[in-house]
Amino acid sequence: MQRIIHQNLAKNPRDLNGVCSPCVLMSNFTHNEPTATQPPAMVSNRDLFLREGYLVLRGVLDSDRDLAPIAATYSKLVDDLVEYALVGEISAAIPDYSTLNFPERFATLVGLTRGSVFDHLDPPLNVYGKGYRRWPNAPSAQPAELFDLISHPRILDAVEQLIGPEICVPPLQHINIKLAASHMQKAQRAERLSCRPGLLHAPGLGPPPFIQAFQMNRTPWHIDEYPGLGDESGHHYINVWVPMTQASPECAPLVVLPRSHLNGFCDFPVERENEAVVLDGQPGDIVLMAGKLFHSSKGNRTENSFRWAFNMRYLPVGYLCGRPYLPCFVARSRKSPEDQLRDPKLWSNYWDAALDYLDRYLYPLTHVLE
Ligand SMILES: O=C(O)CCC(=O)C(=O)O
Ligand SMILES: [Fe+2]
Repeated sequence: MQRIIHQNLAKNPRDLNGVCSPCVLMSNFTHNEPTATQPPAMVSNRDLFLREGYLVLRGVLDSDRDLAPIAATYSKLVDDLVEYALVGEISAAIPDYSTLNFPERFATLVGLTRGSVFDHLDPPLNVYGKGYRRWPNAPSAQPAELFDLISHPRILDAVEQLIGPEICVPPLQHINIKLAASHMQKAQRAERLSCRPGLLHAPGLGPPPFIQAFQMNRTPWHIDEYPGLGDESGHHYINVWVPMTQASPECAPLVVLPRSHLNGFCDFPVERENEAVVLDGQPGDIVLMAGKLFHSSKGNRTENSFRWAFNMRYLPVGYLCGRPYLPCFVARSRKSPEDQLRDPKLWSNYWDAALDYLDRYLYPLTHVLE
């Protein structure tokens, strides 16, 4: 039986030593007795979510089993993209490359490509930018492991508690890697290299994508239910934020404004900023947010730690997401299980085909944002 421990709903959510409210310790969805001294509250996850606009679930995923494969895939992807960008051997251009750790290699990739690697890594966001360019034939940034994370049964269980068992995944997954100043030095070094004639194939070089700071630095207040074509049914978006590394108060924590989802589309209520709640996050935890919840993230103030998170969106099946030109799929359906997409390779191929098509023909909504 599922056991859920509700942390005290403290008057001041920050009373809880950095553990926010509403915070649900869900060390396992299917087992584990409550370990906290507080009695389980009588309010359901769904009620809590509807009221506050967010929910923190602890220990939903297993770092080794669920997160390590995707971390390994992205580590290789970064190397492959550096290789893709460079005309010659990596070691000739960047002799110490093999000694760099993941955030330094990632910073090198960002610097070499002057940020435009985000066009490739995160097309759902950057496809809107004026400077967006498709990276032709580059190693896929929609790998099978990302599909596995998006359709992870435990994440879907959590989403199901909120929107029911007919769940579709709109094409809105994002990657955010928040680097420390020391990593950015590697990015600057690589950016200087990128000016050397003949060093790069320059697959996507151009002005940095408009959203680069959003993905690498502090993220300003925003909501995720951003309109697409305007045909969305809306109002039921769930964003699931998945930290791959620790997000501590110093290391780019997510910050939410509780209950701000209740106000519909509106400007950020500056006068309520002091009610913001800083969320810590460990690998394995997930944070669910309502589409209209205002959230942001603080910058990375550490010496050399980095914070990496994915976030993805979920909608009840049948709701429009305003982005018919990118692949949407049914992740869970109790009514029609045969509709579920189960093949990660097919998902990757859908993305390749959609992005190639857009590149060749049109960008229905792009080039509208600076
Ligand atoms: O990971 C973060 O800092 C937040 C990112 C975010 O809010 C988004 O991608 O919509
Ligand atoms: Fe967001």
